[in-house]
Amino acid sequence: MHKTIIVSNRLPVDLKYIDNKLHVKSSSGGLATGMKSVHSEGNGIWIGWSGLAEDTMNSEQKNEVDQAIAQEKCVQVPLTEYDIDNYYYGFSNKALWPLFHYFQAYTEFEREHWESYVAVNQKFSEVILQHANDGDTIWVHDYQLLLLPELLRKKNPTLTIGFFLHIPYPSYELFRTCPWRYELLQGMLGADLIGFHTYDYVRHFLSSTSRIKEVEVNFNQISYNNRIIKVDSFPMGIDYNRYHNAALEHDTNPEHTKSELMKNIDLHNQSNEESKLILCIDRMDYTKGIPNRIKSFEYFLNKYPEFKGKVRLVMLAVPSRENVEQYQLLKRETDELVGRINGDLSTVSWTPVWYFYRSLPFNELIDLYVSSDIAMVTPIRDGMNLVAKEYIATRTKDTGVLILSEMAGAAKEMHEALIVNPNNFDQTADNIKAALEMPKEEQKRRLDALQKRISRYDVERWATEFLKSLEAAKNNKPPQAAT
Ligand code: GDG
Repeated sequence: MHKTIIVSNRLPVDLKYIDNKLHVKSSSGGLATGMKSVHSEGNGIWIGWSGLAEDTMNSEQKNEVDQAIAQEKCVQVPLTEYDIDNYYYGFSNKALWPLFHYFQAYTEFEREHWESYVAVNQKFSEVILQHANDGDTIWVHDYQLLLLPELLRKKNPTLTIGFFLHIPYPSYELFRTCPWRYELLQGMLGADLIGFHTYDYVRHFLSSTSRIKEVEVNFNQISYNNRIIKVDSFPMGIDYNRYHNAALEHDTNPEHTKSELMKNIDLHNQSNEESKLILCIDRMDYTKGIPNRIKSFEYFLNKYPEFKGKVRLVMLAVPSRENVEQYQLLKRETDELVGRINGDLSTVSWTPVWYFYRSLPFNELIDLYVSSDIAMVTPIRDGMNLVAKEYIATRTKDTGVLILSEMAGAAKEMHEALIVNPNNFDQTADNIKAALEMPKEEQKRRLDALQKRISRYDVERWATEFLKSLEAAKNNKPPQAAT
């Protein structure tokens, strides 16, 4: 019986030594959240990095980590501090991440980072090949592992290899600026199926491939090296029932089981009955449009001063990549903006922006989702954005409005949201007003359509469709010449 191996940079568990004791926690990233249900139900394994540097642990700790990981049906690829600095923070997050999100000015193309990226992709392939049998299916995830499909195929052509990119694929004009563009494409073309969130990313990828490499592109198929590679869009969904049921349970929570955060929100709502909450949840990342969002909220309050004192922006920003300079600058900019706006506009009974720079446990995340009248998901550029879908899943009372950036992959599916250009403060301010004043019937009509779609195309369906399409792609033979 062939098995499926999921491969991603990070395993779906966070491991930490605190006072010499190992703590194991599920991670909160989009991929981990999305794939969890697929991994726990399947008969396969998940291969990736544990989050701990191999050269900072003694042999006893290494054993302990191995065991903790094996219990989660996972296998680790050991990475050193050097790997993490150069492959992860270096090439992945200082070159590929900004490049693929159109932040060209932030890209750093360093040879040392690139060489480490090649070496770590090689390390991944060695661990995978130790665990894969002939005919197994390998599903590789994301931009840290673009070279992996080809490395695996070269060693074992019997494998069925799928690749899915969770971030946008940029236009050819951007991609061509990368000095190792040829090698990156060559790596991806080792797969039988290459998946993206949207059709636009598919188009950009096909266009880059046909301009940079000697390939033949036919609709969404690439003929290369006597193989056919299928390229398609698979918009990722969420574990809809998990969010929906958690929201339903929240409503039945007795007072004593409520989180501190929830008690505070309740308290505030009781003393400000008319007051509305606008929620934003993101990793602290420059692609997520956090400063723009704060500025557009300020612009809104100045354009429509009648809402001062009646609406609050609740911002949960989860710390991310804190040792990359651009992220430190973003944190400083955000702190200063929130400080300035709250300093300028607060009254004794009203603080316009509530800002949490931390990660919250799942039940408190649900508290935030459930208590919000509006969600504002306005990234500058985002592969998909699962927060937009999670907010919709937690609407159990037919109320709530989603304001969504047209730059998020999610906008391609969620037409009933209020769609905005996050750089257009006027338009965003008008849409905040429209959301605050939207009649209940209209909220329900929009939510009904969104919930129907998001619950049907959930994460399991996404994974099943990708794997089904991968199976079909593997059996694809090059077209025969007409006789
Ligand atoms: C990448 C792409 C694409 C956030 N804060 C907490 C928390 N979260 C969870 C959310 C959501 C996830 O993290 C974030 O997912 P996103 O999709 O918004 O963003 P990325 O991490 O950037 O993910 C993105 C995704 O991959 C999937 O393909 O959509 O475009 O950039 O699930 O709920 N969870 C908990 N506490 C928090 O404080 N428990």
